[in-house]
Amino acid sequence: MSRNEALFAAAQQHIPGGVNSPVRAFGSVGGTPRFFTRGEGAYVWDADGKKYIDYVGSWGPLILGHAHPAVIEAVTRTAQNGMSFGAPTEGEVEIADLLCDMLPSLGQVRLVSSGTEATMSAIRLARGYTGRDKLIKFEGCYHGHADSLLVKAGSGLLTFGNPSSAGVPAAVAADTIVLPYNDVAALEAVFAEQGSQIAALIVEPIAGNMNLVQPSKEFVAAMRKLTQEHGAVLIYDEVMTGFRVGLQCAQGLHGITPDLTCLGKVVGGGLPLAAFGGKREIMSKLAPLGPVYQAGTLSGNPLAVAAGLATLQALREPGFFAALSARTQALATGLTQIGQQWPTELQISAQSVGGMFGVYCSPTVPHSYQEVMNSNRSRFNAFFHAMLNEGVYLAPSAFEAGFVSAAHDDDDIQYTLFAANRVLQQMA
Ligand code: KE4
Repeated sequence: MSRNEALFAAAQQHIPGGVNSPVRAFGSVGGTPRFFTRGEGAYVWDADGKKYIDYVGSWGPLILGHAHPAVIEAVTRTAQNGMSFGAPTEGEVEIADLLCDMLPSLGQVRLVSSGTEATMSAIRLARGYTGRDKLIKFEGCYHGHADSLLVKAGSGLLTFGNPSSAGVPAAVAADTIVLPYNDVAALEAVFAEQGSQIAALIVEPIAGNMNLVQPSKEFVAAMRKLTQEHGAVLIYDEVMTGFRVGLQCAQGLHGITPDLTCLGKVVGGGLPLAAFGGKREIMSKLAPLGPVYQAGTLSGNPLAVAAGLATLQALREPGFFAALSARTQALATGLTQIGQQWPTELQISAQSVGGMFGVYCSPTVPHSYQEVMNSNRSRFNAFFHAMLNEGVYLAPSAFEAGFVSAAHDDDDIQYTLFAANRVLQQMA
């Protein structure tokens, strides 16, 4: 039995499913999850000492790579002065100022400890600000596990949602309307019928939780136009895309000013820090100023703030995103070229935006949740495990995006493409 297998068996004694977050259990791809013991730059090592090029990067946070010296130094220096105070600290002022400077749509920002907290709080704030209850989200988008967001499309397109998880009251799910991503007509129909009841629309402005799916220009414009017209709050959930797809996030690529933005992952540099922010008029409704309650013992934790500051300061360096985007694009282009040389049913395709990419077991990249669901999942699972054997760690699900860090170099990309070519030959 390998060390990974022994640890997974032991983990299942006292941790449900042996993991502290379901996607880590390899349920989607099968096999034994790898227990990592060390990360450095673009690489991780598992409990059996095997080295991998890491394209998950803790699901996005590690845009600088593992154990970046500047981040480690900032966190250890900060820890010498204490871990947490439950009182304001200077670092929180510094990172709030920095985030509001980097992202023009942020008039004010509130720090929290996870993306789930950020989106849950933003939705409550939007409901408190508008006095309305209904929420629009899109099928295939994931915004964390707050009750209002664990909802799947209702029976009829325009009707209320149904819980997608046990334990979510039907009454809560009923206020969430789930629409098809990139479907402008559906959006127009809902606003025409229920616009005055919609508190907020929350969207992954570039989807990454149904694998990478890009929005159409029309869809981007319609979301901003319709929320504006009907007085609904437009929430850009940039927990994954924030400072991952570009220096001004997806909203910068879209030229859109959302009313609220949720951030996470990269902004914490690998420690538990997330945030939500936006228009001052809306943010001023938050306790202790206003009637919308929101709180957190470890919100703005000094160590997490130190890791976030070090990460944000590094990715602001001139040329950072140009280099990261070019390297990620080289990976996507290479995977597509390798993937297209096979008969249609064996083809893979890929695309990238900034430092995130999608690889699909389908001849073309998907533009909707339905198209993603049509990709060949069993082939993806075979591809995933074969690449794992080659020392390449992709996201263990056909429905997750991948991430390149500043630490990945051209040799890593070339090796990955060489391995993909060899794997596809074996699979053919
Ligand atoms: P967390 O609560 O996991 O920090 O963030 C929730 C969240 C919110 N919004 C978006 C767009 C997200 O992608 C996420 C979390 N993403 C998943 C992976 N795609 C986290 C991995 C996991 O669940 O273990």
